[in-house]
Amino acid sequence: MAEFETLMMTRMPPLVVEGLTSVCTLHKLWDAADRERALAELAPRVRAIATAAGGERLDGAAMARFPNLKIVASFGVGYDHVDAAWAGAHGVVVTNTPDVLNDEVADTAMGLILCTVRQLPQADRFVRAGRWLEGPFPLTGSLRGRTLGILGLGRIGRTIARRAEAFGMRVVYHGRRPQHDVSYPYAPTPSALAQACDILVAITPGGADTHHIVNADVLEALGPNGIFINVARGSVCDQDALIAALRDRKILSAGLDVFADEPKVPRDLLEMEHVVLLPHVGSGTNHTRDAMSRLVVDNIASFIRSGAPLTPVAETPWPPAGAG
Ligand code: NAP
Ligand code: 8YV
Repeated sequence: MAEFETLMMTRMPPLVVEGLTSVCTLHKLWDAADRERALAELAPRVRAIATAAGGERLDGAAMARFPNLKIVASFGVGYDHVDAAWAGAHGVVVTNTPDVLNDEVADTAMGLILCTVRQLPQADRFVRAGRWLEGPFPLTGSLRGRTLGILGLGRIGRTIARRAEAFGMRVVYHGRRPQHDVSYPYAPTPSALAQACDILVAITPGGADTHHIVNADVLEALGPNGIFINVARGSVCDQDALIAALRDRKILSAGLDVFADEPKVPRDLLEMEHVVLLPHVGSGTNHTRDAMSRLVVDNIASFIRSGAPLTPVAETPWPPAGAG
């Protein structure tokens, strides 16, 4: 194999490091003593970049430093940290890790739904504080008769919908257009979706198109018995508006796996008893992270072998539009 050099931008799981080491020459930028010097020296030779959702942003200027760059393989299905449109326009294919995490993230969403509706973390804290000795835990809300609103009925959204149906919930959804192969009612706007449901789950991509699509108006429409769950990206929700809605009891509760400026979580949220907060663990199991790791490696390995990546993103289709 002619030498194929890959740059790993950020610390990635051992399975990715081992897998890439077996198929190409791997340079770990996060290990370099002098990052700028390493970048300057490696840039002309780098043909692949391995990176991760939540890692540093790879915009056009960052990718342009690598004149022979051919593929960016990202760990995670969300790729709002990569300017995929720029990559597509400059002959660079971008890959992500779709599907292998659908079940895990849907489980996390259901966990947040159960935790917020039934107040399970609060009940746990109640027992630990010895308060059960003083009397029973207050009765909570219930999933019975509830409607789940799914903002982003994609691969993960549909997986959440199937779980919600098994729990006996009704499902409604919003996306940019109605989907004709599902029987769930379509809501034409995020506000209409919020109005039509009791629990609103955001599971769209991040980025400019979805920036703050859950805003004060949407939360107002969700109403005082409504619950907001965010397993998408922090940027999808106006975090200040969410804090205000929770503080003023305009909504009942929120379950959040993602935040505007991770890993920073605003003190206002930390101090609220009626929210459930997770440290972006939607896909965070050994099983699923291993599957995601293998897909990062397999994308680069397949590209080296045959020139064809396995899971290119929509902006960089393979074969490229107009080719052969
Ligand atoms: P997907 O299959 O592409 O689904 C995304 C859905 O969002 C599509 O149904 C799309 O429907 C909808 N959508 C896109 N842009 C929209 C807009 N501007 N307004 C309303 N709806 C819009 O993606 P996926 O694999 O399900 O993943 C979804 C996202 O979940 C990822 O991009 C990532 O941000 C997040 N995620 C989070 C975690 C976590 O750990 N918390 C883990 C994995 C993924 P239309 O095309 O019909 O609009
Ligand atoms: C990632 C995620 O594991 O897939 C995504 O989009 O958000 C998570 O599954 C996390 O961002 C680490 O890269």
